[in-house]
Amino acid sequence: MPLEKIALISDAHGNLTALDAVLEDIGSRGIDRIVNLGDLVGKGPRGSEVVDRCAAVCDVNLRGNWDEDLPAWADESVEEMVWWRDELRPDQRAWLAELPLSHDVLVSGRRVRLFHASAVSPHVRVRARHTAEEFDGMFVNTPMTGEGPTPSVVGYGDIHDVFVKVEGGRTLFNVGSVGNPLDEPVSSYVILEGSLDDPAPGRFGLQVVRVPYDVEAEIAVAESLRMPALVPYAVELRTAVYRGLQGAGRQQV
Ligand SMILES: [Mn+2]
Repeated sequence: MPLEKIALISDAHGNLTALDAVLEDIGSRGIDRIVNLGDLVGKGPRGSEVVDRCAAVCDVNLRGNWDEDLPAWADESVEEMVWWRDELRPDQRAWLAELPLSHDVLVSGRRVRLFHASAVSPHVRVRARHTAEEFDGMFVNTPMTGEGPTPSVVGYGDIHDVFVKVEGGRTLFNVGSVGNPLDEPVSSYVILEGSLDDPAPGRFGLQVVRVPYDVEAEIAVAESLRMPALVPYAVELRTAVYRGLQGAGRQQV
């Protein structure tokens, strides 16, 4: 019997060109269950369209740090934040602010927990090079995750870097970023394979997928819409070098 599949995407960041390429790839594999780990908006020019697309196609959308910060942004002096905020409709800002923070799914008997950045908050970052304490902290219950059985597999986004680490019977992985990858300039997402919603132990798969998309077309859209912070965006998309390392950036991932 073929195993069932679930696609995990994250950090689309207003890059509709990349999101559509990834969704096409997911669809071509016959996968219709998608969980989005957050950061739909900010950095890229089409947050509003990305929100509508994700609301339509994803079974679950989780809240990232940008989804929390942007709808509530109040400092009118930061031109690009105001631009990204105002590009969203009021109903979209309200929708983003109310997204859940954590989601569990059973795959072949493994409890898989998904959130944006950490079990503490979408604002607390755990990097690919992390401490043993940070690793342990990803698997515990917190006020954000709620009570119940703890997971043996945890997947997250936020850092825009793909990795998979298995240690002491626990698996921690990062799905990377659809719209703003910072490990290589190619979109990434993860496919989990197994028997979905099944408490019985069984075969389990975790696959990292990379999907090229038309980077120059995306930059052209940002330019045509006169998006602020175009240069650091273009450099990130072309080179995967974070804007804070390009010389003059100030925005968070
Ligand atoms: Mn992000």
